[in-house]
Amino acid sequence: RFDEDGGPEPEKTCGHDRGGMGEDVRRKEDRRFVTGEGTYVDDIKKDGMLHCEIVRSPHGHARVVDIDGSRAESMDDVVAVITAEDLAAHDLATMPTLMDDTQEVLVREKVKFQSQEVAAVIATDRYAAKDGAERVEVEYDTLDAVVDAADAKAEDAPIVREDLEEDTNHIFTWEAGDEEATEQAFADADVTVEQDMYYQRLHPAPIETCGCVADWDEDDEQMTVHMTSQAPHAHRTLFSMVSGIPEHKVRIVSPDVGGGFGNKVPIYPGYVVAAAASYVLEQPVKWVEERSENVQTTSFARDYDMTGRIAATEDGEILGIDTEVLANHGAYNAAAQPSKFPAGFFKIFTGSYDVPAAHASLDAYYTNTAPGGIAYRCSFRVTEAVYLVERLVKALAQELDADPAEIRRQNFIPEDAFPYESATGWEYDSGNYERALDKALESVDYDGLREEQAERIENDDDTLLGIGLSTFTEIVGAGPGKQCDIAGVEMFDSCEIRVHPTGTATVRIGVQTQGQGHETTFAQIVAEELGLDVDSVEVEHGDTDTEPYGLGTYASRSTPVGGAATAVAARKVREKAKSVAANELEADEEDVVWSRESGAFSIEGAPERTVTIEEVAAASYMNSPADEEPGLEAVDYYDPPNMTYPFGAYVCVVEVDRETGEVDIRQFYALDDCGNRINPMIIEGQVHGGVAQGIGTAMLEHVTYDDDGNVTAGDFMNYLLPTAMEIPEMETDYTVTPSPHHPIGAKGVGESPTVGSPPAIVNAVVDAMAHAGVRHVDMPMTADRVWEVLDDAGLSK
Ligand code: MCN
Ligand code: CUM
Repeated sequence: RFDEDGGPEPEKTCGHDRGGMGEDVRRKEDRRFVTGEGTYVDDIKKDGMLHCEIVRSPHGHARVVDIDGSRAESMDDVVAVITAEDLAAHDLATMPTLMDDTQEVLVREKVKFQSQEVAAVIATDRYAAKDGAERVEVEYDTLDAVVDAADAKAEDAPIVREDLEEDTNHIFTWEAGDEEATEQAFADADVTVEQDMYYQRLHPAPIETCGCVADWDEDDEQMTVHMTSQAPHAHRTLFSMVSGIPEHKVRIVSPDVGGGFGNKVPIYPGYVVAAAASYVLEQPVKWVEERSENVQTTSFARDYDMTGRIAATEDGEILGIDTEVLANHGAYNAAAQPSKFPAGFFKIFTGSYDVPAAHASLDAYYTNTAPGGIAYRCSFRVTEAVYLVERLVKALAQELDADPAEIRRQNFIPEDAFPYESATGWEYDSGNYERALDKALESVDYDGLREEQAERIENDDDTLLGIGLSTFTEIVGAGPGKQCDIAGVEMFDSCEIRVHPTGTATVRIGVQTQGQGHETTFAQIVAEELGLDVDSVEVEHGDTDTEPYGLGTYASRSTPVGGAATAVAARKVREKAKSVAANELEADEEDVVWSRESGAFSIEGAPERTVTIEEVAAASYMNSPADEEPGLEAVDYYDPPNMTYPFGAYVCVVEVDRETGEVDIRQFYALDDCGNRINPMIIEGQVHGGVAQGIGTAMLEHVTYDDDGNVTAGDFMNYLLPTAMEIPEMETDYTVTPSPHHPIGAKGVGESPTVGSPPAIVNAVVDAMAHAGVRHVDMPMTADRVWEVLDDAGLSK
């Protein structure tokens, strides 16, 4: 289980050897992944299975004049050509988005974004389906397109949604905080700084694209859909609502998922078409996207055009933050976030700082771009919020000619202020930001780096050194259910534990791993709480027929919510086990104690006679006490009282080439505090992956459109992902500030690195040029963009 090559002994917080809390247990799931034995949707093959290919619009905005499928239909291997009319006959022409908009499954009259779904071809194999799709002739009448939120705002902008009553592209206005108090803070301030920044449109880019195999069984009247879903239960409910098939006759199975990153939270037209085709044709139908379809049509992230303002005293005390945002939501309002939060958790934009007054306003617009607004490795717009505040704090430090580390320290929410209520109404559960910052600065030798930076400027070196900080706070673990829901379903989560007579356990959870390692970490929670060995615990997920109802994995909610349910379920089992143990020990239940260290029960004061959980398990079935039900199992549905607030202190060190504008990330240090840690090795892996995605965000990635609505970065030739060449060796570190309300004191961590790293990198690049007055560089910071900033500042060589 441990590092057999004699690597560093993992730190243990549990004090035993069963693979519990704090142990670097090797990932149980990795054997099947690294030996090619994983089962992904595309590995599902069924007798008589047909294949679906979608016909997509080459135009970004166009009326559909005519669709002629006859040439495709005449092909031997083509079984059917499906259009909106066919779907309408089964009442499946539209589907609800996660924000209560109505999206056409296949276009009936007007295409609203490039590559939108216009028709579908069902054939006996994938190649025939593709050939058939190429033979579907669609006549279009093209229209002017609008691709930016700022342009969509204009009076004379083309109207994207003629199906809606109002003659405008405006979707909604949202506001948070206290406008008056914030205005007053700005009026009272010695200094104010304003900065425009655009958080560009991103694509989550999971290795596996989206897909499904839908299988309608006419005899059982049952629909089984294997699909790449981050939230199988929520999808089952939506499927049942859309199709009218009773929910107990819909089975969603999410097999191994090759990365989600938020991309697999929404429902896409392909799923609906495949299911409808299977229903009509009474044969299984598979639909799997190609890469470019995934990039161009599935849900994007970010696309927030932000103006931030920060007000402070001349001594650097922050008095207020104000921000205005233009949000591009694409052709449908299909953002994936809790229903009551149209701007996600963006209002956490006061970050780790004790800001007395804050205000935000946001306007969202329809454009001729793919719909979306998922929280790509971000707890619902927290990435945007963290970027805003971490950039503003840096700008303020520049304005005051102060050290950005010291400005942060001065304004941190102090350790003794938790639970802390922010100016925008969040209750932060726990934090110790100064300890994290101190550890980070010391680890990277911050003072030494500043000296090196000054020397390079002094010597007029060819490369400039930049040091960027990000001391961010995340907010993860949605619910509570009364605040957070999807389509009305409250955001709780669940776990069911069955301990079998021979002392092994099956654990079924409502969350859905896409690579995060739940089969290991959730087994560790049970091992810890029940005294079982981690190898005796099998975790199952992803099948709505067997798993308890859960809301799925996104927004780093699995540990805060599903992990809590698992700990509570295990404690329920332990409670019953205690009664069985008392019977075995012939003692009163009140006199029986459980030892975390040994994982066994004994009579208080007489530790020599013990009953292990394995013995309890056997007795539960073979010698159950007269006043207890036989068996040993429990289920828990956990509605969290609050979210958890993990945080971090990141330091990025860059070298900027004055001749080329190239940025070399020389060092990346990431300190994360996610409360009590279940598996440090898995956490480190999460941080490695998340920082890599943050580097992609800061340096390379941007889904771009031209003025006609053509996606100009719609594949991996043009949408650039970082490779091993761009990713530096990273240093990970941690502090532990447990969550006071979580049963095992854990907070989430999966998204922190993607949320926290982009501002550290941008701050570093700006920092390298700050002495020449540079205030901002927009992402992605490509060499040409950086070179222009260098040149404007008189720094280019
Ligand atoms: N963990 C831990 N101790 C803690 C906190 C977390 O050991 N105190 C472990 C967990 O047990 C889990 C992993 O770290 O195995 C991530 O936990 P958590 O922070 O609860 O996040 P989720 O499991 O809910 O994962 C969601 C998060 C999100 S929203 C995105 S997006 C993302 C991410 O995870 N997508 C991923 N990481 C990903 N990693 C992979 N490989 N693939 C994805 O698609
Ligand atoms: Cu925040 S994307 Mo993740 O939520 O699946």
